[in-house]
Amino acid sequence: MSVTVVLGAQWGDEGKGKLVDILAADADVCARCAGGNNAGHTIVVTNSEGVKTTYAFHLLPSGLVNPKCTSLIGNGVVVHVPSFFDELEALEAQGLDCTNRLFLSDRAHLVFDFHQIVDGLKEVELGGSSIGTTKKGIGPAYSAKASRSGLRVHHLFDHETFAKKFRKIVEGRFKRYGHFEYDTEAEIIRYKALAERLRPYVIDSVTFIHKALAENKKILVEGANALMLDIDFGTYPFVTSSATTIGGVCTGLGIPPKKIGTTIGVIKAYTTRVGGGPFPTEQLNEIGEHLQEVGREWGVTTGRRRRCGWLDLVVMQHSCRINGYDKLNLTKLDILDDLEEIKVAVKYTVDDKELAGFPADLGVLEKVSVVYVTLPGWKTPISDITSYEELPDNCKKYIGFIENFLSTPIEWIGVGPGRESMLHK
Ligand code: 2SA
Ligand code: GDP
Ligand code: MG
Repeated sequence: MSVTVVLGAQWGDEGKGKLVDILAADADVCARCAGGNNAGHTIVVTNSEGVKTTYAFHLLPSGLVNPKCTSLIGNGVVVHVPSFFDELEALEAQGLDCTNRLFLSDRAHLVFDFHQIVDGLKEVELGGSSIGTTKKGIGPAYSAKASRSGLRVHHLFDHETFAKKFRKIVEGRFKRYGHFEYDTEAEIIRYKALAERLRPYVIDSVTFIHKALAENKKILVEGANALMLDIDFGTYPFVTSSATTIGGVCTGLGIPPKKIGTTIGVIKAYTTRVGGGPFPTEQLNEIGEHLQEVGREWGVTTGRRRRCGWLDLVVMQHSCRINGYDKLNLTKLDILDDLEEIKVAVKYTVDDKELAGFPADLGVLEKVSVVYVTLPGWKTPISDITSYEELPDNCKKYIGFIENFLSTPIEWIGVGPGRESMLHK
């Protein structure tokens, strides 16, 4: 089967970009199916002369680092066109030639600056219970899509109709949020020029994908955000506004489920979360600070500090149930090198009764007691290790514990940020 899917298994920033970059070496197409430029995927490449380059992807697929891979932004993605060009220019300035190998679905919805303004205003309205969004306009753009008032990429090419609809939509936002500073007519003119710039990238992605499938091309799907940020299965309402799960691959690209061959979950050796919302294994203490500092845990898009805590296998069990991973990539194992003991959450209880699954109700989640298993640390630096066999025994025990608990094999183990720091088991 020619479709491989890489998905974030926790709250994001597990290191999906790095695995996608490695797998893209053997892929013909790399496609994004959900999210927008809220995502942040970091790829670190050291060339044969030892020069290190760090690429930060937000909206564009990470497969672009590989010159033989064609990239597609699918219909399920929401696209802020000025950011599309900013990111493309930044990558080209770093030496990536993206000519004729980056395409955008004509069905993808557009994110405008007014969506970003509204994103900020909605957060202010929520006050103390704000979501902690990236303020990239993701929620407002997906809301417009669901309420059938959104504008899609193809609308850009019928300027008169676009202008009419655009004015109406902005007027509606003014009615709802007050007359915020926004020059509607200047935006309409700006988008006329942007449409022409965008035209060469726009395709009918359904036809594109199905031609690739018919030709047995290898398609790699790059998930954005992660399972616990999914609009249905995450910690609602502290989630993003798209389907970040396996379902989003089908709806965000028009790929039939039976065409999906392998689904890979990317799981960080501990847990992080950016923004608000529940986080049962969060460590608001020196352990959390240690993970934050050693793991360099701050956002690629917003620079915000990521909250840190122990690995939560209750979250991971929920994640495995929904996405049905065939295999896992355990990342950032090196960040645990200095710890004497490592805790792993294995169940949630309320009034001493074990919960059967991850609760939907955040009120219940607030009441859970987390039951941990403590495993011994390895107290040895592992970043320079080049094969699984060389890992310290306690490190192998940690990996084995996770595999057994989740009944899912860990095939790759990340021991550093670079492409070369990935062990294959
Ligand atoms: P949004 O902007 O509406 O999607 O925010 C809703 C929630 O989703 C979270 N979210 C993320 N969590 C982790 N990483 C993300 N990408 C960036 C990164 C984040 C950054 O890779 O570092 O730079 O801050 C990401 N994008 C969205 C968000 O924190 C909200 O909880
Ligand atoms: P993504 O959103 O899942 O693609 O992950 P991000 O790029 O937002 O965050 C992961 C961070 O960890 C990046 O800075 C990566 O370079 C880095 N990283 C990925 N894998 C490893 C690993 O195994 N060890 C270490 N130390 N860093 C890693
Ligand atoms: Mg990220």
